[in-house]
Amino acid sequence: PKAIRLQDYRPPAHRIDRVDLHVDLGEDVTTVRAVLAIRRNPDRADAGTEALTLDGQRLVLRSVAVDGRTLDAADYTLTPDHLILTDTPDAFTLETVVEIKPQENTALEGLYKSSGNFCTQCEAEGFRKITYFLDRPDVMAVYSTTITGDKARYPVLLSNGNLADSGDLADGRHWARWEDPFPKPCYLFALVAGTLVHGEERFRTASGRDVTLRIYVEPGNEDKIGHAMRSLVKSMRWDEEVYGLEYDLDIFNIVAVGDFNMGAMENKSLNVFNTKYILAKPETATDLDFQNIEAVVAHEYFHNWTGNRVTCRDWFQLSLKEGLTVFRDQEFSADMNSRAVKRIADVQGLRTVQFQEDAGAMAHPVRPDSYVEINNFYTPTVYNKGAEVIRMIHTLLGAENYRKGIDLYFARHDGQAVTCDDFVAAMADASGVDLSQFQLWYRQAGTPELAVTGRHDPATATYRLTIRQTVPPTPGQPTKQPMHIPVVVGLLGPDGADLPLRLEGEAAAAGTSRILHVTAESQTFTFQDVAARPVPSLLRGFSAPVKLTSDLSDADLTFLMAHDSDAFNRWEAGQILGGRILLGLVADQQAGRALVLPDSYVDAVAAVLADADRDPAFAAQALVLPTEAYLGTQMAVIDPDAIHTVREFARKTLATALRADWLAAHRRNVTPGAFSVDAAAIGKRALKNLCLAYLMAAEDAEALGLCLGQYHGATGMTDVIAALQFLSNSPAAEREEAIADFYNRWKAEPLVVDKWFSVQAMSHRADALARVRALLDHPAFEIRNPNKVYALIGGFANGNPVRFHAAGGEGYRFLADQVLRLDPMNPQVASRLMGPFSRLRRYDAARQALMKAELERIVGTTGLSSDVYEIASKSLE
Ligand code: BAL
Ligand code: ZN
Repeated sequence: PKAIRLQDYRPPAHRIDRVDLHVDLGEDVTTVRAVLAIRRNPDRADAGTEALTLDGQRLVLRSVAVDGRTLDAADYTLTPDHLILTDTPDAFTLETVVEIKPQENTALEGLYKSSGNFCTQCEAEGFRKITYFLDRPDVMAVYSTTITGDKARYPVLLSNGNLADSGDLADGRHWARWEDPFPKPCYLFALVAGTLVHGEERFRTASGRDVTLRIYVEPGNEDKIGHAMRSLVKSMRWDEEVYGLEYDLDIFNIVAVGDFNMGAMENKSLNVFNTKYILAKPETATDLDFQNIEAVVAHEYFHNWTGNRVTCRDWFQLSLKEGLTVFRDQEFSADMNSRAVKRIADVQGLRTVQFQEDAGAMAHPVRPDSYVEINNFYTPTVYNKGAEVIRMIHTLLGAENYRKGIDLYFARHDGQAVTCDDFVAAMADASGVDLSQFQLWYRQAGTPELAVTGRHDPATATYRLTIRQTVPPTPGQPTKQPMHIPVVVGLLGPDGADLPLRLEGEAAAAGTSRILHVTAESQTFTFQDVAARPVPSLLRGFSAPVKLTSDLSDADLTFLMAHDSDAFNRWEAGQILGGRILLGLVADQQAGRALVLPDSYVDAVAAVLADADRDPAFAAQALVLPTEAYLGTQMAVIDPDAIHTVREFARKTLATALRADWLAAHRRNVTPGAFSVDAAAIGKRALKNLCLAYLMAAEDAEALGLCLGQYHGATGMTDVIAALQFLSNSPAAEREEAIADFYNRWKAEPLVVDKWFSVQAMSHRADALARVRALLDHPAFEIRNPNKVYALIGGFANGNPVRFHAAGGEGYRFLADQVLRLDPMNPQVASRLMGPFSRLRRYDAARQALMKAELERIVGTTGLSSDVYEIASKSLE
């Protein structure tokens, strides 16, 4: 497979202005007739008489006609990936007829079947599996789609835009024609046909347009739509209020399907979702599920402007829509729930997943320079680091100028396919802020590292912060330039209050939080009027996606935990302190020294716990020890065994030392009465379950009793699955009974069964891999269903570091076997499982050798997909 490079981008030689699709759905063969209005691209004067090269894969071509004249096979060239026409007029109508077999499409890209219903996934390059087309996002056309199908099997026929007409045919079939007036790239095309039921709402936009909102699900799931619908209404209102963006059609449809490679897809006015991000009721969905649904529904809805109305010129610009839309959904969720807790969760995700990617073989810039398979670049870097880049722009410009920039972006580019540079230019032009150095964030991969030292001088009442930045080398980028990094800081006085801040050269103090513009390799910032030594609060709100180290003492961190006015940094101080202590213990463990958790740390945890009821959701985050994955990112060579041993030791020590406090806090946060998923109830449940997790770490009979009581007595899935998870890690005999009971209770609910697979895959117990292997043969496991694969195989490979990285290499062998088994069926899912292999260089030589052997086995397999080949070969480089 060949790499595609950004520097080779050329505008298309042809444009397609209009698409009339006629899709005749059949049980054996589905026929697609496409009528395309094509013309030479006036912006490509150099194109001359360049041939029209249409993309098409796995299509059986039945006929081709130009301006009504059917062509002979000699008039065109057909390859496995293209249909090539030479000597076409400057403007003409092309009609092609192809046959496809959606029922055999296990890759779930293009048109396929899920539970007997037809649905599509065209991003990034699935449309070429439906019809011959210029399958690239800078070709934008107006579509009409006519669907014909058996009325009894497929009573619902949906596509993009508004329903223009429909009718019955004589033979038990019926048809519907949908028209979408907004020009769009083909990746936003969608079609759904099947037996579905729906819930409906009306929404009136700020300017008075009435919109019908529908969520379609398989029969039997009608009772799990409400939360998604409420989330949609909230998103629509929020986008009007915060971004001034209204919905633009009369209807907005969402369809939930059980077989879906990703989370959801923003097709114009016909979003298709993985059921995981729609279906919820308290009995079957956890609090996290409820929150994720709110976020993903919002994300896809927000794409209507950031992605659909203004789209990407090419796939290198993917973060143009994804980074921006993730930032928008994060801010929406922050407004709907606790801002601090949302930020903490997002940063935890970024640090554990994106930082790992940035330190591995697949490290790439937010705007990649090249790819072999674009499906491999729907990554945490493009999405989450991309969102951090937008967040930094927001920080640098301020809310008001940011909004002006957004308005200018839409004024300039509505209806266009543009680049990340176009976005940044609108932001810079609207605000007057110079973002030229900042643009390196789009071009340079790797997580910048900041080292901060502070020096107080009582004689001059000054406090000097010196910040040094380095950006580590990454594949293909051995040297880096210094970045423009906004570091938001505050200074705490001896009483814990924020000091007014006056920087050298300023006449008067301004504010208690300031942005320091770190732009050079080393810079010193001097604060005036600082009588006593302050404690600096650095990188408030995690103002930049960097790794920061400082010379703060343990006492300083404990002080920040208690006093920082920035809630994120109160949490962060605890994480830094916990990380420092645990990493020290990891060194002890590796050196064979006895493990001792310092009393001062136990006291610091006790203080947070004593104050927990003030903000249970925050406390639940602050009391979690740094994760095993995060601790790994802090080590030169990851030692999964030592990390696991030490973290379990610390959990057990805290459990025993503070047993009475965990018990009391647990009791206080049990919420009797009606179940609710409001933010307060969610926070209390999170804290209660955190307490129970600690109590279970002590492995005593009382804790086990509480856990079993919760497992059997809880009304909501959050509490039931938490209890099952603790039991699955416990040596108690009741464990197996609970695991069997859970399956029997929930076997009719596929999404709940996924949780059951995950819990077992992530159990720390020594038999985890054997159990995962056995579960592959469980009647509820389906290798063709991505959710099942992600739950069981992904849960083990990504969520169980200690067992996956077992020194004998059996975890690696297992993963490679599963990748090879999946690749012929569904390359996207297979390649998504490969993440752990791409980070092999972070481990010791023995583990590296074992992982390399598996990768070599994968690369040596004939017929490998480009998806898996790209990750495997880059991981071996
Ligand atoms: N565009 C793919 C799914 C999403 O990011 O919304
Ligand atoms: Zn998206």
